[in-house]
Amino acid sequence: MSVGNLAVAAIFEEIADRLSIQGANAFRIRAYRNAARMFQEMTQDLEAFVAAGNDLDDLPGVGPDLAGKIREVLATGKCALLERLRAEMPPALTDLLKVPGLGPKRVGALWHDLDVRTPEQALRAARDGRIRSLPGFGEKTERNIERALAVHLSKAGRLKLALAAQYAESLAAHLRGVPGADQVVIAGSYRRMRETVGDLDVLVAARNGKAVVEQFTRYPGVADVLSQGGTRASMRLAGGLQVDLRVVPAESFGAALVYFTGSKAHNIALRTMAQERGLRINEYGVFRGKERIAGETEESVYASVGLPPIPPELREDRGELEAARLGRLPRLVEYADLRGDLHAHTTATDGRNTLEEMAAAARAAGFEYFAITEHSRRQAMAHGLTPERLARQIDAIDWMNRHAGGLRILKGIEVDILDDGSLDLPDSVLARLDLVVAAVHSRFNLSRAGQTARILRALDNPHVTLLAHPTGRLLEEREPYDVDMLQIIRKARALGIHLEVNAHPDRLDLGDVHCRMAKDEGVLVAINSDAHDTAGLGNLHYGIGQARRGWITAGDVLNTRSLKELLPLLARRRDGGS
Ligand code: DGT
Ligand code: CA
Ligand code: CA
Repeated sequence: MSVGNLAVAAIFEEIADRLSIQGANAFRIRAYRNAARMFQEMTQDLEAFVAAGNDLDDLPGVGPDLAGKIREVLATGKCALLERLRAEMPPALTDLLKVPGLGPKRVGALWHDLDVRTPEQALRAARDGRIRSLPGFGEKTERNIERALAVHLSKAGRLKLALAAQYAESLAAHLRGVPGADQVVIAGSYRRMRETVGDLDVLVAARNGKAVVEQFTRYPGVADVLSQGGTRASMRLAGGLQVDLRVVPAESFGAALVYFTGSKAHNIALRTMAQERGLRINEYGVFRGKERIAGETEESVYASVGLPPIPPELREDRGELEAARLGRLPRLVEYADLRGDLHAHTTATDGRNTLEEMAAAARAAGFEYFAITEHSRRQAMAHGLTPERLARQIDAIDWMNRHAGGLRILKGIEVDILDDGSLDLPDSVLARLDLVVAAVHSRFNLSRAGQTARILRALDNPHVTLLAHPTGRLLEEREPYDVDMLQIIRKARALGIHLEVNAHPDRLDLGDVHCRMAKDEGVLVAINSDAHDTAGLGNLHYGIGQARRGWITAGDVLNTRSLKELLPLLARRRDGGS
């Protein structure tokens, strides 16, 4: 059994939490916390460290007692001390520690004096007015705790990136109004373009923190200011989203930006790299001893460890530091690289704009081509097309292509993959189209083998050009269906089929990890809007984000090709080409 450094760190962290609630000796608690932090940041595997004959006692802050505990965890995956502490106190007490305003002393008091064991019980106690009478609490504290508990308990899932973007952009604009706020960046997972965000992390470069904090808490969408200080604040917005603000001086902005952009795993790996060069990186700068050698820009921080700047989307500790070191960072695809869009709907099915309106929007976006891909008849709720209605749309598109220049409208369909893997329209109909996008819209809970076989069969149809939203996930709503994506990607590769990165904010499918898998296997992806109205073309930005997180370059993308290069890539299978 291999116990990772992070698992050991988590055990020591929990020991520290539980000891602190018990009111144990502060030095003892700190020893566990420091050790946990050290293991988090250590690049070398603890197990390998011991296996190589190293002495644990040589690690800073590790005495014989801690060394024994580490050996115990490495050998058994458990720690008897933690087991005992868990038996001695309710399991959820450590959850209470995560609530702002509740430190170990207070959690201990709630437990001993009111028998509060969970955040829910604590909230009830606060609402019943039982907390105020405890020594060291009082009425105001009780109210603050009540509010913090309510927020803690209401923290639903994560927010989809596109929705978070609405808050982020308006908030950034709001803060840019403060005189002396030189730079405003929404960092964290938002800047890394993760498909969902837990909260927003706002970073501002300014001398006068107070003015920025004040403006921040005056944001019109605020529901609750959770905390507020000279250079930082936290608030919850009406929609439930939490926003953290940090104000830093300009000379630290780059270092703070690296820190708060994360990811945490990337930061830890970067800091370790710095340590190996005798440098220390934190949110204030890069230091050699007491001397600060970088920190004003992100570039300066990466340059201090001999690296080129790393795009935020790659900062997940998935090999980006190594690639940067070797000069092998990919040149990631950008929105401007897109020459068209290969998946959109109109009022003929469940879209909200007409063919003419959608085409005008595509032209305005500067596209060279634009595919209309309506649903097929099986999608009755979406008013899916029968062969007759599709034929009429084909005629309409032919007419538009003859009479309006500048944009080639491609004739397509988003055809349903039926239960057995056959398609919802006959081959004779599909043969008339420029591209056929095949999609699963039913029977999401087939077995892995069954689902994989079904999709593989659909790919065998020689008219299929593109597999739409390949995993079927709906963010925060529906898990991806169980399917062997590597097998599908390899089959697609063999058949010259492309995979979609559906850019709809509810989908973002393929996601980052599968994008990278497709790239590694040599399959092109199509970054498609799946627009149902003209505004939906804006989805493409989120598809680009997901593709960038998957290390995708312009060359890996089907719809960065010119029309002339694209058409053979769409047609090759039917012509019997490779
Ligand atoms: P989220 O909000 O769950 O979508 O994910 P993030 O990545 O935005 O995480 P968040 O908001 O907890 O923290 C923002 C950034 O701050 C994170 O990406 C890296 C940095 N950070 C937070 N905690 C730590 C830490 O314990 N160590 C290090 N090195 N960095 C941290
Ligand atoms: Ca965040
Ligand atoms: Ca945060």
